[in-house]
Amino acid sequence: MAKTIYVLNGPNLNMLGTREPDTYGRATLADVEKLCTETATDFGLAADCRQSNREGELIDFIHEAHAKQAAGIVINAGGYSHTSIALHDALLAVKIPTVEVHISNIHAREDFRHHSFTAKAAFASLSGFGIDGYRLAINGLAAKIGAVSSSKK
Ligand code: CA2
Repeated sequence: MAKTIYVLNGPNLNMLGTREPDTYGRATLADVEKLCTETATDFGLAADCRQSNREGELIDFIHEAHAKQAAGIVINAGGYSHTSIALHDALLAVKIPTVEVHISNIHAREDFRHHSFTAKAAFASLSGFGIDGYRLAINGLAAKIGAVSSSKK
């Protein structure tokens, strides 16, 4: 059976494509999840995509990823990236290879966005590539866990 990666999106990312197109583009969360599923499939992986506006539910998803022996996590924790020690602790506890994604370049924005707790628990962090960051994150995660693209087989 295909290994599974969890793609976790945090608060307000369900609003993608509806507001602030200059910052976040015009793609919707459904577009992001389709991109992730297609990219994962190319590497022989399954993508389990979840979104929540609640910190505790995101932590439950991370615990679930551990229980289901997920091969990796891609996470955009939204605003919780900058505040949540609890999400940081959950990611460290499960020891699943994790890549953090931000659609916008958080370092070119307000100071309060420059620090990320989730980045500290991830082996890599991508910021500013728009939704293509999710595709790049899955590519990097695949390389980390030894999954090979069908185009290279
Ligand atoms: O750039 C990113 O991906 C962020 O994680 C997005 C978060 C923000 O708090 C982080 O600093 C950077 C906010 C997500 C809000 O998404 C919206 C999308 C469209 C309309 C309104 C909100």
